[in-house]
Amino acid sequence: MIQQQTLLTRQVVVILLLLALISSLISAASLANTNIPFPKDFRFGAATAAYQIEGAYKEDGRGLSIWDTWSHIPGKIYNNQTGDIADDHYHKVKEDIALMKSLGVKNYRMSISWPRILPTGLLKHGINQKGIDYYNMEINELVRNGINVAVTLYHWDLPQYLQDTYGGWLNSKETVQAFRDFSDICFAHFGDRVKDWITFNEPFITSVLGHGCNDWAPGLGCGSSPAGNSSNMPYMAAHSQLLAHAHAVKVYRDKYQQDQQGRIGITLNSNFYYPLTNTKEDYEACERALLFGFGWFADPVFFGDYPQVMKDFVEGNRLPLFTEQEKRLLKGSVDFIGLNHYTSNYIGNRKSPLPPVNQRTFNDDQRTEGSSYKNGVPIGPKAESDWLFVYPPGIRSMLNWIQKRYNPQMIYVTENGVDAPGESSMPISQALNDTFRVNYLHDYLTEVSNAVMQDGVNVKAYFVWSMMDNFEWTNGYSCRFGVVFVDYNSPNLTRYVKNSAKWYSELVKPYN
Ligand code: GBH
Repeated sequence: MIQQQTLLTRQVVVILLLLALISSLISAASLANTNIPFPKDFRFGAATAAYQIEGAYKEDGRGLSIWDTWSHIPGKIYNNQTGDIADDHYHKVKEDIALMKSLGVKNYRMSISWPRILPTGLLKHGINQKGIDYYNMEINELVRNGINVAVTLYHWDLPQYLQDTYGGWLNSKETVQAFRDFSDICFAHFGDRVKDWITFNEPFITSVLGHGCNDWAPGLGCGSSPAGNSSNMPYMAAHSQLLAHAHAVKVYRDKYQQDQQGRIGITLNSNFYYPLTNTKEDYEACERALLFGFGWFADPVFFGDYPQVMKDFVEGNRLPLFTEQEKRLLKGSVDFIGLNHYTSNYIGNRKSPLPPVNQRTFNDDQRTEGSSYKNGVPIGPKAESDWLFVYPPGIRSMLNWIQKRYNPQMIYVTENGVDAPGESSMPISQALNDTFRVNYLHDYLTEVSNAVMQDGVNVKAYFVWSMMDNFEWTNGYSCRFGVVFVDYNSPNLTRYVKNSAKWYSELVKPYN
């Protein structure tokens, strides 16, 4: 009797398990439809960055970067976490590519770690052959699996030596030259297989967070030094990155592009902004925020100089000037423009008085005040990250704004994605059921589709951020942006496919 009962219970359990399995299999497909219209040749992909996934930070001759240094300073990163191991992608690269292939990901945006190729950042100290070998192996593996490769040259991991010796991006001579050499090496070694090059990822973040006393590597701009403070440093860092971009593009165009037949561009981040109140001042403040953020870099690469509003508002000679030759070098220096977009917020005209010119920060200069809330109501549902609120129409407006101002031939959405609330604190099985992310991607992609199919915006590619959970900068591993889950508690960092990956895999099928 007892035995019969256990048998019966067992059968019930088996049936329940089977039901659970079936429902989890169909849930991915039934969550949100994948039938969003895009042109036949639209490219869908997934993105990552070297420091966030590779780990192996001291292996095979890799030099240190400013993020190694920064993450090792106690108190800078959530729970003092670092990218020392990260997703151990350096050792798991083949299995990660196999996973990508199994998901039908046909385009991959990765970044190359500068200090793996040049441990000090400088060509004169020698190329690290093991770094070249590693990326050759990775790129070959991608190509062999039918995956197109887009490479970011600078996703924030400046060789520490360049920071220590020259002041990094505060120096517009040696660091720019060093980046030009590094780019040249990458084009020469990998350019036969890499068809899309992104010089810089979000130079805005490097400039304003890294050099404006905002607790971001290299952590400059606090107090005063001979080089200055948060009042001039962000502008200097931006200026150097723009020049470095322009020189790298010139090298590519002069020496490689004709043979290699690839494209080169830059990736800029921007939220879209909505007025806090229905006044002319607040509408103008929104436009100003777009120009101070996106336009700061896009105007130079399309038009050859900073936006007029920045020249007017950044008083006291703190905005560096381009020479006529530099303007010519910058103007038209992109084949495509990359956009990283996650969220939108409200902006109003600044009401509080401005500090004296030499104490003004970037935010002061912009003369705006922003918030994710209006009358206490958030613009949309909050993600895990405090800065990320879901507002899908923002991406369509942002893309239209770019098309209208710059009329680019090609826009790539190089990053878009979300960290679902609570994913790090729930059981894995629950985290894999990431309806929040599926809905986010569905709704944002619907708006990208509207921009392309209805508004005629030249968006040619979309990369979801991110291929897998990773080191989320100052938030460490507490925020998960991946469509693939990485179990940081398991000794071999096991990967699990989230529902969003299955959903995305369905969506991209017709374009493969
Ligand atoms: C992207 O930046 C990055 O390119 C990518 O590496 C990153 O993983 C992804 O975002 C997700 O965060 O902590 O309050 O100072 C998007 C722009 C820049 C927005 C840093 C959040 C930090 C705000 N992000 N910023 S705060």
